[in-house]
Amino acid sequence: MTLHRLLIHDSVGIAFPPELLVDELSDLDVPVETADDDTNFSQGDGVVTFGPAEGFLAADWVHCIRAGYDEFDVDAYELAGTTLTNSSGVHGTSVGEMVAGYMLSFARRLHVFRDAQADHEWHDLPYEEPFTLDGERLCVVGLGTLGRGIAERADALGMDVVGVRQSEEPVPEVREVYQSEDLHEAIADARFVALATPLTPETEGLFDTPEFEVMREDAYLVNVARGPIVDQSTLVDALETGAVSGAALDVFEEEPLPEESPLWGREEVIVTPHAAAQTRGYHRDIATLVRTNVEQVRNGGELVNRIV
Ligand code: NDP
Ligand code: 7N6
Repeated sequence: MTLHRLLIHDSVGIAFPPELLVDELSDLDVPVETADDDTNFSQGDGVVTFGPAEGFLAADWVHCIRAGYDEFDVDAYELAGTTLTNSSGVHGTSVGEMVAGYMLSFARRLHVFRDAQADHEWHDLPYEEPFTLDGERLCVVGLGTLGRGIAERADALGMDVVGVRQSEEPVPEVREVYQSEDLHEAIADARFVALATPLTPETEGLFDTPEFEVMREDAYLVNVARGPIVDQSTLVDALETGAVSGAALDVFEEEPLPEESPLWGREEVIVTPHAAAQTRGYHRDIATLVRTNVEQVRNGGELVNRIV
């Protein structure tokens, strides 16, 4: 692969101001420029982008600033001979802290107090409502960057962490690793179930009626992965019938979450706007990945996080 210029597509503006990344990469030995959908992409181009756009297949290399690359037509990239890389590996701390926050909020009732504060209300909790995370079981489904970031923090809070993944490889903070086919056994006794898998044909609709039936009635679902991994209307039913107690959701079948969604109005649902990975250092993490891969191109080495 040859690299004549690096183009920062304006879609990265969804995550951070594009000029921050241009600045961060300004010392590279390749011109770094901004681009939009009207740019003529061609051989020798590397493109850094949030999502896919027409024309990218003419470039040599496309780097997605997200871990999830489910919006990209991977087969088309392979056919075109365009290298695709993603940004898995940088979200363990941000998303791990976010999930710790959701769980602490549910246990310590922070969301309830904050809601009451809006009404200047000194809110007394029923005695049986608050609990502590210490000793509670968390099942993390997906034990990659996100899953491990979540597991490490839950372990530090004294939780009993189990997990689910495709391989059998152990994770230090995870007491027991289950395989995908044993999902029900893994989630059955968990007070919290956190989803951290990519969206694939296997994970789409992974959480539907049977899973909510298996989960404890006092359990909370946390989804920081992708919306379609959970059948959202079934989740709403499960919340309404009390099959599960609550949910913290960063991702949805449709984003932004439509105003009429019943999820907005439920006390035991925390809605965050696909914000679990946000941090003001994000552009620097992406710059580090891009810089590594520019060096790999120069050295004729294998690109990191290569999808195709
Ligand atoms: P990784 O590739 O590091 O990890 C993915 C994990 O999912 C792996 O442990 C893998 O298992 C596991 N997995 C894959 N398929 C299955 C399955 N069918 N059943 C159980 N486990 C499975 O990805 P990341 O942790 O970096 O990111 C995961 C996803 O989270 C992304 O694809 C993205 O969609 C989403 N995401 C959301 C963010 C947000 O802002 N809310 C931020 C970042 C990511 P194994 O290792 O054994 O193969
Ligand atoms: C943007 C993160 C991902 O897949 O959905 C997230 O990485 C986006 C800050």
